Amino acid sequence: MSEHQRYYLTTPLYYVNSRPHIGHSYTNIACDALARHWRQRLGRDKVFFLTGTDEHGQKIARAAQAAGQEPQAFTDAISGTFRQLWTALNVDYDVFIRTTEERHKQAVRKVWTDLDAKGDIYSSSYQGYYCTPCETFLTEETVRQMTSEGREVTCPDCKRAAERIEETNYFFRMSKYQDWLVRALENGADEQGRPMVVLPETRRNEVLGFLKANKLEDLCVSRPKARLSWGIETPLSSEHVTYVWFDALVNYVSACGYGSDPVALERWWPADVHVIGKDILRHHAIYWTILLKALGLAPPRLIFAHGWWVVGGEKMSKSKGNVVDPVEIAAQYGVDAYRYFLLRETPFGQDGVFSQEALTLRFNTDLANDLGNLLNRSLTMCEKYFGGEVPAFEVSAKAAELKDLVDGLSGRVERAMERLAFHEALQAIWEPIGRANKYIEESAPWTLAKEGRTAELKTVIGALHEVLSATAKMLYPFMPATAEAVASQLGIERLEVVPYPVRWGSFAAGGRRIAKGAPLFPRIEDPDKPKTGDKKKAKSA
Ligand code: ME8
Repeated sequence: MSEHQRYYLTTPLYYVNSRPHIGHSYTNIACDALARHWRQRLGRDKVFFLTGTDEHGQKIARAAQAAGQEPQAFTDAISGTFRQLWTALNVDYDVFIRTTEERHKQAVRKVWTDLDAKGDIYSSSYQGYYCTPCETFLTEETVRQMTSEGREVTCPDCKRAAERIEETNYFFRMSKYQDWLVRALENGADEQGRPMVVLPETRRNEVLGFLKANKLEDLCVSRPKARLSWGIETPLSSEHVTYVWFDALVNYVSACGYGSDPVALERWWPADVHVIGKDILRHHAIYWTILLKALGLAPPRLIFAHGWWVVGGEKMSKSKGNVVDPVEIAAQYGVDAYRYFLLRETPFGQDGVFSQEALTLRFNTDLANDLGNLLNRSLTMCEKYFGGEVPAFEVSAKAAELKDLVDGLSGRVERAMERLAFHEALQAIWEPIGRANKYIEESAPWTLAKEGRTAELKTVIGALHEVLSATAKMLYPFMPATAEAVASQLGIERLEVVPYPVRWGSFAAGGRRIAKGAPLFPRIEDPDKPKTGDKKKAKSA
């Protein structure tokens, strides 16, 4: 449990040069589950979930030009597709920030003047190589190595050809903070003992390894307007705009009051977690932490870099034609099955392989067989034996095992979510589901009915109802619509009436009338062809 009683989480701000794909949806679905989980624990007003779009820079300017549009109109349209996607995937963020918003620009200008006043900014002329797709300068060392080997100078990250440029720019004295950063990363806290953790551990070691092997160069934080005008003009020179990363990272504080609302900033900063993909680890663990240090702001408590989804053994890219559209997948399998798959299939932090076969398998096993059947069988028996009214009951020795699982469930999920171990949280939720399915077999309610053992029969039906209502509550952050559909079939009008943390018997089930509906996850028989007729049902689940 966090001692500070509020939770601020962020996603990266996505570039608006092309439409969102499953990679973007992964980060936001994970953050949505995290935000909903913390809202259950702390209340809605104690959680701040920030997402948005990164709209400046060369890459966007070129994409707008290629589309024959003005950058602002172009970014308005693509930023809109991100918002629509979040609505479609049930991603319930608190604030959507765009780096073209005035309050953000104002915050960026404040960063410039504050750093300048501190003497952490200087101007100098620069010659070197630049990678436009990554919006990054190559280090002198990289260029030296490539030229000495007689190779073409290419970006070490994306491997595309880098452009040679020569210009006067402004630089941020990043190098002066290198030793501070190494110590803070090693200690997992800054010199004031404020936490600053990078997870997974392998990623932290990667950053530390980089910092120990390389001397940090100062960061070039401006671009001459002559080359690029689509950016935030610097307060130091009307001839320059801000480097896109130096602009975008600031969103994490501009969205919570930096430069505009000190009370809000005090309330929310530092962030509890920046969730990012491993591709932008260095920008966050190095540039951003150092920038905060220079500004006199606390470091983020946690930076979590998740893994990469690969498709057909390769990184998704337009040129390879293997980009997976989350809207299509969600339409085929249902939003919640898609959310479930992303969070259950691969431990957060590791790379995952996306395939429809794997998704179908999860759908049929975990959702149709385990959860779907449990609900269906439990409700059918409740109708058959008790006319659809959940009986009051006594806990038997066998049911006590289920009771223990339910009572321990919120704690187990909380511990997993504190480590962003979504797959473990879901495994924990599936444990009582699996146990309850076995419990039906072991207690054979059909025999109890035949033999007139009504008290025992009441226990079975009542216990199943307890497990299912606890499951619905705990599943809500991951599969909100499914959780509500389960609750509604159980006869629970709103999930909020089930108290959190879940406890066996903590809300009176006895006497509740169930409302059995259609199966939530009808099996997909042919993995290549999800049942189109069931699309709507699965989608609304
Ligand atoms: O980097 N697998 O934006 P971006 C998993 N604007 N996650 C993936 C992924 C994949 N195959 N592809 C993308 C930027 N992502 C900057 C960020 S932050 C101030 C500025 C996700 O549009 C993952 O979260 O390239 C990754 O870090 C992010 O999209 C990159 O999005």
